[in-house]
Amino acid sequence: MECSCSLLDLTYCQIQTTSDYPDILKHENNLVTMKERLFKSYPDSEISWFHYIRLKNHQSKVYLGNSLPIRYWDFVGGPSPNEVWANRGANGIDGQISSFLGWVLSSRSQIHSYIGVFGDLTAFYDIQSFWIYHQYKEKFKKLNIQIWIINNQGGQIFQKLLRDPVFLNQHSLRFNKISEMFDITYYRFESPAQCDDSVLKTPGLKIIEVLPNMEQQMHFDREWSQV
Ligand SMILES: Cc1ncc(C[n+]2csc(CCOP(=O)(O)OP(=O)(O)O)c2C)c(N)n1
Repeated sequence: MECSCSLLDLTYCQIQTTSDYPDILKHENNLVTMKERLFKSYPDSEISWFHYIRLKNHQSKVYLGNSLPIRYWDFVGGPSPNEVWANRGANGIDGQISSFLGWVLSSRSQIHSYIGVFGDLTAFYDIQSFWIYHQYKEKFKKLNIQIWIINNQGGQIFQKLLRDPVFLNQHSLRFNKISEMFDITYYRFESPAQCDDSVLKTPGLKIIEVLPNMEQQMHFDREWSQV
């Protein structure tokens, strides 16, 4: 059996004989146990936020913006939501919130809960997309729409891929004024423990800005890389 796994890759297993199955299952179980332990040890890390968001929203329709959100959503696993969408056409970080809001507005499904998860740079690229809220306020009010912005203060995918801070575009900006401008309900949390269930159940469009603990994320990554 050949098996490799890292934060950014899907687990890859090449099965040679059926006698490998018990080993593979044992290995997979160990990984799941390890992940659960790390979620508990580092509850405010970026990846633990995804664990939390995924657990809380298994009955929603989900849209994932670039770039770590797609990878982390995949990594954490857990109950499958009704549908997961993305707009990976040209792999751009532009137009992601527009795509999400357009998708919500055009949906004829019986499901009334939609979540979109975006990186901070991705969100900055598409700030003007919120103008549409005013055009369709009444429709948006009838739905439960959560726009999660994972503000890890830059394009952290490049920290993982290239390890050169120049690609990060690091910043210390926050999204509260944007919600003020567009008159959209806004929350900001530093830990899932601060996020009350009532926030997630409130109808209407909400921006939920998350400030993950990057030191915890570093510890999470370090321990996971030793598996
Ligand atoms: C229009 C466009 N410009 C630049 C890029 C290159 N790019 C890919 S990912 C990324 C950073 C994304 O940062 P963020 O949205 O904060 O997500 P994170 O990496 O932190 O998850 C950039 C600039 C792109 N894909 N599309």
